[in-house]
Amino acid sequence: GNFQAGEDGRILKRFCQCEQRSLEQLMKDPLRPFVPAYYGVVLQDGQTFNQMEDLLADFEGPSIMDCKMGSRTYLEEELVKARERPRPRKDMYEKMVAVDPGAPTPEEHAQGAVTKPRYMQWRETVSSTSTLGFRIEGIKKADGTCNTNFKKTQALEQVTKVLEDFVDGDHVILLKVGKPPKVPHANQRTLPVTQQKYVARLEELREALEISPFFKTHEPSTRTGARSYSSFIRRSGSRLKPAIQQVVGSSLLFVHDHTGLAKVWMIDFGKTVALPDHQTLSHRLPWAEGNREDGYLWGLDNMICLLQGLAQS
Ligand code: 4IP
Ligand code: MN
Repeated sequence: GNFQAGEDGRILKRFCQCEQRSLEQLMKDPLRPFVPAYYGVVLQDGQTFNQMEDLLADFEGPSIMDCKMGSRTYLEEELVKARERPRPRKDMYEKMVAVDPGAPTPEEHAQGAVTKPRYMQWRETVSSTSTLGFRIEGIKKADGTCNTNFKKTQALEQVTKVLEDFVDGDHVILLKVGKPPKVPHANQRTLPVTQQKYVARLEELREALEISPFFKTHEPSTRTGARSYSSFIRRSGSRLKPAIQQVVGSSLLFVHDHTGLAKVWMIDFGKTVALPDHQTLSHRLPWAEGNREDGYLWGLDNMICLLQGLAQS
């Protein structure tokens, strides 16, 4: 597999240069609290690993959800490669047919293979990647049940139901929100604590993304943004602004447990790569070949809205 146990509170993940570069930069970025701490490269049994924080270490019987973020899940380079020298993939054809036997074209059926971008784009269009800018990849609940069968989970109602089910179980502890009502019970809104913590954490993440030199498109334009950016530069002692990154194929890892602990982290930076110097990203505009938009913030906005909606129902 990709992972091995590491020493106390750390995990080893199969080495990937792209991920190493990203994590090294993220350790000096405002996004640091939202990614696993990085401890460098480790050699074990002749294999190379990136050593990082075990994000589950502080939880007691955690419930875990992996959501792949963004509207694009492959690099544009894959498109160029597939056009210049197509490498038909039998394994991807088989994964496609297993979900929908009618999905491949007659030519693809005849070949028994599809190209990688074709497979990746198909995955995007049958899931909520295309409609919401994120998709649920897998859930492991505290009771031990595991579900990775979300390939066709696309409709808003479907996604909502899965999220509801995931945060369910914490209804014992309720927090009151808004002003205390004059008449008890009248219009009193209560939020399950896990949901409320997830929403708060995601909003903090969005703020960090919007001032992050790693992620951001341009210098912060607002006063507050500008202040926090320069104070971050002062604190961290970093002078050079790193290149802007497209964050592709990266996930948000949601973890909560019965004690009320609930956190979210950005994980998986194997396809997070720098943009050419002159180019910037909104992280919200639709992708068109060449603009390298990743749709990360579009997905995060939708995720926050959805979780807030759950909380209010
Ligand atoms: C997988 O498809 C995921 O998209 C992987 O992305 C991708 O790996 C695999 O490509 C692809 O087969 P399913 O999830 O439908 O099985 P990720 O690693 O982001 O989960 P990479 O990272 O290589 O694009 P191949 O080429 O590794 O098979
Ligand atoms: Mn992944």
